[in-house]
Amino acid sequence: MQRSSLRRHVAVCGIATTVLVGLTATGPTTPAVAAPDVFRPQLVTVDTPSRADKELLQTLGLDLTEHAGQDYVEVVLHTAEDATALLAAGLGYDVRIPDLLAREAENNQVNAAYAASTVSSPLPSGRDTYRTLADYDADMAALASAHPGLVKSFSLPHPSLDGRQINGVEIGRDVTGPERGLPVFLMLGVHHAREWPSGEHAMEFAVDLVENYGTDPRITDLVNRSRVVVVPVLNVDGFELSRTDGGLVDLREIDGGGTGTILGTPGNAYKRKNCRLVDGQDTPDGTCRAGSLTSPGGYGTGVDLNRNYGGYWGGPGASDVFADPTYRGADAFSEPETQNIRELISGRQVTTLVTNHTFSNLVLRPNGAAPDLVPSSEGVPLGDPYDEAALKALGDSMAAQNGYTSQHAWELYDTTGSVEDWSYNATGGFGYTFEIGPDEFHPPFPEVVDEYLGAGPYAGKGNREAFLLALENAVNPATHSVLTGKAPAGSTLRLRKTFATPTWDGSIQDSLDTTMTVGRDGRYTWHVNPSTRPVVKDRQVETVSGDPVREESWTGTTAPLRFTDQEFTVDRTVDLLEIELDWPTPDDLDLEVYRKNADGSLTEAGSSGNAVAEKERVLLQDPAQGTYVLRVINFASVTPNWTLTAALFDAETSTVPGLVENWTLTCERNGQVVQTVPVVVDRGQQLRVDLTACGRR
Ligand code: 0X9
Ligand code: ZN
Repeated sequence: MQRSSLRRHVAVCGIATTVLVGLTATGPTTPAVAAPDVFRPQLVTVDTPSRADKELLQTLGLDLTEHAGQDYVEVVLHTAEDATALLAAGLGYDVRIPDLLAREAENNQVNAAYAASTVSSPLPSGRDTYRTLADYDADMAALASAHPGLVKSFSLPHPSLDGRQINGVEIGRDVTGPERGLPVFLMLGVHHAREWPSGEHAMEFAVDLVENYGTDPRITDLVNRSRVVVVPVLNVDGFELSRTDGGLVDLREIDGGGTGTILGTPGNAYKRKNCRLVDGQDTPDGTCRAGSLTSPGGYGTGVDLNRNYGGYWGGPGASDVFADPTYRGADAFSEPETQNIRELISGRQVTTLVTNHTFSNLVLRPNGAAPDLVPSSEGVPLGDPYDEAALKALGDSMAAQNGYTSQHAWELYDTTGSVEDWSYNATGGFGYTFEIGPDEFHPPFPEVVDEYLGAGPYAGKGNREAFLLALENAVNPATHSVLTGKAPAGSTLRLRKTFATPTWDGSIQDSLDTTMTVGRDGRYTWHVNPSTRPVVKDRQVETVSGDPVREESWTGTTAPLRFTDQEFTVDRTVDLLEIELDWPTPDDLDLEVYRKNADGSLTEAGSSGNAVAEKERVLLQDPAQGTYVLRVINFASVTPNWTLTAALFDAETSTVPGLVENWTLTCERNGQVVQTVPVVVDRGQQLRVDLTACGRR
């Protein structure tokens, strides 16, 4: 991974939040292995007081959740080896759920009791248990047949690896009629197999819109002004295994009572990835269950679908190791599931999308990777997205409905290849990840009800209201672009664009191709995404150029398992303090930086604990004036000579100039292109393009 080198350019925006406190290497507070013979999957809280710890944790190939804070990340341990890997890395942890299967069994009992005592839940569908994959398909088919003209069901073009159809519904007035240029709102669920509430939320929102259409004026208006596309379960194969196995876990078996029907192994209840069983190879249909038994919980096999999209594919926060939980796939869009979503988004004008996950009560917006990272395909830091202010405003207002935290997706750890990073970069449509629920992948079902409808201070709001705000954004012309004009009645209008989307190291070819049909009045209004992609717009990067304002260097030696402190004073207002530690031999030195308080005590301000032989660097944005203690720690068995440098810099904001791109608008009659016009249109702009030549013979 390349970060921007300070002396050339550093995107400073957001760095303050990535410089976290502390680096500790403590042992576990609970024994790593709970059961004497079978290791049951556990949920543990790993201590990661610094970003360096998080980066170290990300190298271990463990199953990280998005449930993380300044000083911890929750991780699923699937095997005793997973626990050993944490210990070997010197990362301490607490066990939060010591036996996820026992928890699963408890949840199943709660769910059974809830269903038994409930005739109809307050959810739009009235459901009181988690759907199975068959339930989703049946519910979507029933919704469409009960509401012809308002709902249509569809199957995406590529079946899953195990041979299943991936289904969705589209909702809109006269939905079976021709497309009339309305903006599309897309909602996705279950990229990750075990995240069952993510599908429930998507499906309930679809039912909600349909059931309230014609009676609730706000919903009626929103549905009239949009097309809503819902794909509640994308990872159909993984979900089928997780839902089936999870639903089977029974306390009697966990307790050793046994009923003969119940799981003998942990099963796939906590599977994350898809059903790719052998890297880069196709799987005979129907073999996923058998194939997944080669790893605990089907865990080692598969591609992480939310690392397989093209946007900065292959970059940080995604693994190139097949067995890893965040395996990115053999190539960008190598998986049929992600190809489906790519084609869906490329063929429609999706102005806003929400992709649901569990858990952590978060509303995340692009980018997935930190702004100071430099994709080698671009050579400049990522910076913040061009539309950061608008993305943040909507994220914040949605989070105000459900009490979640609204933040950049990268703030807890980097990811590349996620769906909204690709779609935002390629189309400009806004995209958000919802991490639903406080603390479990598939909690007791009543929690799904509360998260959807809102509870406590959020009663009557919840994700339902947040989703409605997202849909309002999708139809709001101020946040996308609108083309209007005259064109022959019945003609087909087409907008096309072909371009290279940057991956981390190179690029992929993307083609957007969307159509609408002009109505009988010979006029059209087409809600579209801006013609220029955000990823090629002007990019603001804060750069540090030239020499430091002040610099100080020290050399020294430190005995094994000892540390040496140096003091450095920040005596003026500056933009950056950079501390670098270098040494000639391939040994392991770490660097910690502390603020010295008035009473002489130390508060950690940053740390760097790279792998053996990598040099250390700590960067503090807008450092407060005062004394800093720079601590060189020797973890190695020899006594290397080191050089420590502290330097103060002033930064300048500079702009990487952007490009202007156009859509190619064509007007077609009887399958013949009659008129072609390049169209440049910005976000928030309405542009009139009369296609009168298209009417001439
Ligand atoms: O890692 C993920 O794919 C998501 N978290 S989860 O625990 N549900 O697996 C978070 C993705 C958010 N990041 C980006 N969208 N970049
Ligand atoms: Zn997820």
